[in-house]
Amino acid sequence: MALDPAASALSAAPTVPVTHELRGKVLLVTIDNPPVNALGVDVRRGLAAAIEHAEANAAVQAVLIVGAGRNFIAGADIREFGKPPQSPALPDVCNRIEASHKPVLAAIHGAALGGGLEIALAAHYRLAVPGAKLGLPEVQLGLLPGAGGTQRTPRLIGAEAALSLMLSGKHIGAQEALKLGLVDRVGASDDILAEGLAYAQELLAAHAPVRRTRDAQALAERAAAQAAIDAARADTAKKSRGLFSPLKIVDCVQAALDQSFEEGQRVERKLFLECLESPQRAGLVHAFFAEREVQKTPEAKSAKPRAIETVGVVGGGTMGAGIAVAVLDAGLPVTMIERDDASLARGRAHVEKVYDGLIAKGRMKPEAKDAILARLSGSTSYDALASADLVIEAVFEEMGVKQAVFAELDRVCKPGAVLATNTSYLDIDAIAASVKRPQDVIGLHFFSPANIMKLLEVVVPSQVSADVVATAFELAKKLRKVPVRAGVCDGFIGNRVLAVYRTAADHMIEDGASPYQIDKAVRDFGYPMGPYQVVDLAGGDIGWATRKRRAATRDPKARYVQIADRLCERGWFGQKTGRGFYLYAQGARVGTPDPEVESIIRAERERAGIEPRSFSDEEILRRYMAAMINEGANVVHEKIALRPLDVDVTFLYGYGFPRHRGGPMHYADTVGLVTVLADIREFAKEDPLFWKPSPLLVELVERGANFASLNTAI
Ligand code: 3H9
Repeated sequence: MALDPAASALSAAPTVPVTHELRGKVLLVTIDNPPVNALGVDVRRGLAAAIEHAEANAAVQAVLIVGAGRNFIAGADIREFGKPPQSPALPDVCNRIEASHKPVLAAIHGAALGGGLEIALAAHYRLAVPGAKLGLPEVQLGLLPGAGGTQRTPRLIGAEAALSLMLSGKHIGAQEALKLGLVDRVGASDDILAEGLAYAQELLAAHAPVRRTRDAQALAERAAAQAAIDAARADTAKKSRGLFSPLKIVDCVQAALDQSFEEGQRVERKLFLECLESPQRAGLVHAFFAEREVQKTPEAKSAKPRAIETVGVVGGGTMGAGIAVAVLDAGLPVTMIERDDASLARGRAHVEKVYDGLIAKGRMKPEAKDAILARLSGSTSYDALASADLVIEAVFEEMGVKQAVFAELDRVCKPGAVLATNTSYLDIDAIAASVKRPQDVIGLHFFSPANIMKLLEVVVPSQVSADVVATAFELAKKLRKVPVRAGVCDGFIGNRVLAVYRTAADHMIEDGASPYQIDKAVRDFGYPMGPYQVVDLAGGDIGWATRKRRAATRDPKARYVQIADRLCERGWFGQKTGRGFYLYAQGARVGTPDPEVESIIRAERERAGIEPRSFSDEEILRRYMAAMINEGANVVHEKIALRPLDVDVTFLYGYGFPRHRGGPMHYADTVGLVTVLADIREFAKEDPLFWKPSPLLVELVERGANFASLNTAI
């Protein structure tokens, strides 16, 4: 039969993201814009048109807005930011909804976030079903609620609650939203259509009037509102550490208190556009997408993950116990293996300590701890791992020790079990080659404390099968970690790059900067801690052991700064020994500069024949970042990282890189690769061996391209 041309033309037509149909006297407006009903231009047009239709059609007596799929509306379409604006603008759409002469009801299921909640706030009545999540998370993207949210929310729920929502960006549930007055009703079931239509009928039956949020009176108690604003301003100034949008949010709420709705909206628009233009917004939006993009690997696309229902962890030290907690928290059973009963008891105690800490802080009930620990078993025999679907090894960082563990796993584990190593540096290809099933061996590099740190480097050795890689990504999802795919090399992505910028910092100390100045410059850039504070926290002995291991293979011509070794030789390993680069008074976690460390540094400069010079904070950062970016480029060039964004996510989630700067490679693009390369070439005049421009960086500069151009979909 010949194809009907009209039908084929229809099927080729783009889907309409907003539809409406009359249900009795209610115009049901459905937003269907997968994946999350973001408010792209077609949705905005569709919503405005639906309201016009309702106003013009006498048969319509009320409007019900719902979202199709899993969410109401996730917010403005973040992909439109930075592109030329297209009308209608979202604030105008919200105003149009609010101005409707017929009652508009928003029925919320799933996410009503950002602009999504602002649409609901512009409606006259709001219903949420029990699973709904409401919030104004714009601050996490460097923005403020820019579609009337800063004006309507405080008028509806008061300044204090509105500021708390907007400054934290947190999502709240339906019941909490009801308590705050953000919604009028919580439905009895999750059936959004039935609940929405029933409420709309009720409103009609009761002749419920149009009720505009702009006229709500929660700011009537002026003194209380002003006190809340003042408190939020003081707190934000203290905590927002250079972030741009939080104080602007406070300014908007002040405008809501002092000015008319229209004037307040003008203030909001102006400040929103300032935020939109800021590099912080670009950095935070980059981080948002990068975090989702890293999940998409060739293996995750091509292969189906293996089922993981039982997990073994070999080693009950700090790392092994942290991994066990992460797995237990994901609801899976864990079998821990240690060499003897005493070590096993210590491992179990490490695990218990984490939960006891939560109980002490009131964040867990003792019964919950008991229920979790019922899923933890232990053994001194590898045979207990016979039925495990996945085993993660976290024993001493030495090839011989690891290979002995893998020989045992090879002996006892069932066919198809995934055998993972948590090594931070060792050659996983060599570990895989030592067993009869290299296709099942993978690296799962957790960061300490493993139950808290979000990053999981999934290290992919050459012989591993694709479904094992896919399994690792699936596991990361269950553990609520952010996985980054890394190739095999010394240090993988993170520690390899870290070693280089730490070396650049060590060079600066020997040349005249102090570790305290470097730490401060790095903190001022936005890191929570400087590199020498991190050494003191992690324990100087760890890096010392690595340096000793590498000593034999180090290029004798490479500059080697011995200051850290001098500290370690004295047993100064940082916080745990009360002294490292800093001095720690009894039990203190914050150190103070140590004059003895400064004199050791002076002695080392003399020994090396170096005349110290001064460094500005700006030069410190230029060198620190250039070293990081250059090695990040090498890691991409050698295909250890799939794309620059994988390097960014590694540093955002594993090394405290300030999120609003987007990660080192995004930051490099904002500085300009020409500038970064010029810096490296300048520094290379003193030390050409250390400052070798990455071939990728050179190539990008020659082509006039940037790192972002390599962040293409996999
Ligand atoms: C705003 O509203 C400004 C206004 O105040 C003022 C304007 C004038 N846009 O996270 P998932 C994509 S600012 C475009 O994996 P989940 C996401 O990239 C906005 N795309 O799903 C992914 O794409 P892909 C304020 C978006 O179920 C896919 O959807 N709103 C948007 O784990 C699935 O996402 C927010 O900040 C968006 N707004 O979580 C909310 N949101 O498949 C941001 C998601 O190609 N979104 N995508 O990788 C979220 O928090 C979560 O996505 C959500 C779903 C909780 C909704």
